[in-house]
Amino acid sequence: MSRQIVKNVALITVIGALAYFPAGCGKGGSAGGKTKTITLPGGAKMEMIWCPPGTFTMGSPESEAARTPSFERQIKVTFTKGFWLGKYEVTKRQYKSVMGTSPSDEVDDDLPVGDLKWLDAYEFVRKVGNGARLPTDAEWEYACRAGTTTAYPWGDSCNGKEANCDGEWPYGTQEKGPKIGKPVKGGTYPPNAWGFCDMNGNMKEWCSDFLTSWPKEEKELTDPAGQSGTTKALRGGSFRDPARFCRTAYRSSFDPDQGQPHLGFRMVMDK
Ligand SMILES: [Ca+2]
Repeated sequence: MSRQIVKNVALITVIGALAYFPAGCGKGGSAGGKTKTITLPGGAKMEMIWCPPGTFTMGSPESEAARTPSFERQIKVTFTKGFWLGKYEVTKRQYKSVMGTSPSDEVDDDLPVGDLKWLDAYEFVRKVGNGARLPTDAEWEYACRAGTTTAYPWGDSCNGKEANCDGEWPYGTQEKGPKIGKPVKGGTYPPNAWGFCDMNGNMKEWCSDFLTSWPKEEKELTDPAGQSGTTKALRGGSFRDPARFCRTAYRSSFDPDQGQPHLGFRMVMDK
């Protein structure tokens, strides 16, 4: 074991014994709702939620409006192992704790870090060590769906009241809603059934794999880790996106060496 890994193992201390959701913080669902809090290098804390092994249908049904057929074709995905995923998008405080600096110029350290290149996110999890990594494209959607099959975890419409997006471009309803136009703190909107906040809106989130459409002959995937490609997967929509781009099945990507104000991420640990 390298000196760096030993150092990181020492820094990351699980301070929260496994606990169950308090009333009102998500339904828990079949996941069981196990949570823990870890201490990152530099001392900042991060809340994480357990996603159990299981099978789900990734992608959207043909009946879902505004879908992109090539990227949202439904496919059965099985995870043989569970994983921990950050309850919230990584904040500027957490990023500064690990990296010593921040790419975003937001004053409030409790806001999600933005203006983030994929390479920055990758470096963050590498520095955290101890098995920390970015979620795969499939893991992100598994956690976002949290057992649901609708366009969003809360149903089939969105106008900015349910998540931080551009509510002037609603989906599934004619009623326009709010457009905040900037990031908000995690927990401003209700969590999904497994307890995750801001999966669909606020910041787009970098994933580990390149984005490509699944091969047509593939009907089922087990522990998919992505395919070769040139642009890295981004999941969810952001504070500046119309609601249709915040659908759970929507997939996008961007150059890994470029950041933008609406690009953030969340972290995975296997144990
Ligand atoms: Ca998000």
